[in-house]
Amino acid sequence: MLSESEIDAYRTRLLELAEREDGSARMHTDDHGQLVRWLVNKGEMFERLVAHPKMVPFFEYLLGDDYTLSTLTSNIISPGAPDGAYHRDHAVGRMSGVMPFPMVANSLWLLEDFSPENGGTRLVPGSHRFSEGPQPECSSHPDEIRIEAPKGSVLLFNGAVWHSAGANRTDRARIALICFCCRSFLKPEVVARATPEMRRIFGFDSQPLPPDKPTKV
Ligand SMILES: O=C(O)CCC(=O)C(=O)O
Repeated sequence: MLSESEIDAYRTRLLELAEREDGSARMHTDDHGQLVRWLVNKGEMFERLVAHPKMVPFFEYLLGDDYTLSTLTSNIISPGAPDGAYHRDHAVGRMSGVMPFPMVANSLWLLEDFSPENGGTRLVPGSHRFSEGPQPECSSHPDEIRIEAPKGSVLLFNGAVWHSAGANRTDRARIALICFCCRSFLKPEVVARATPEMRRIFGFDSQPLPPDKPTKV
């Protein structure tokens, strides 16, 4: 999906954005993982991914043709990272029962060759049909697979599948762009009669907070 020059450009820009000398980086996985977020606000190169003509039909197939973007972010898995904790994505992760259709779908755009050694994503095939999500600290499963795929590929999956980044036992950071989308729940007639205030509340006008500022509680 991505050419060598696009991969280099994304990788360089993401590593620049990841620099946070003021300590405000969003770290995870024992401080060896870093999310770089709000990427649609960080250059047209990122905007281009959101409606990539080769990806849109797959998202439409999984989520319906009125699906919406949730986040465009990036996950950097540094050397020394352990296996991450298994999870399902967002709201789906906190629901029990088997969803009758995908509610959310995730796409990882590989900016490195993914391998079992460098933090390639792990998945438990068929786990979108499990009645429960993983326990919070669960980081292994007997049926797990570790993704092996060349850089430039896109890994697309139902967000209810148990997944997590793998351990990085190499000396180079493993980087992926993550375009995460959801099913829309608003009926067209509800959108059509919404007042400006309701449209704002529904999120049509929503603007993310500036980068890496704590969310107001
Ligand atoms: O970076 C990865 O390999 C996994 C990302 C992930 O777990 C997620 O986006 O929910």
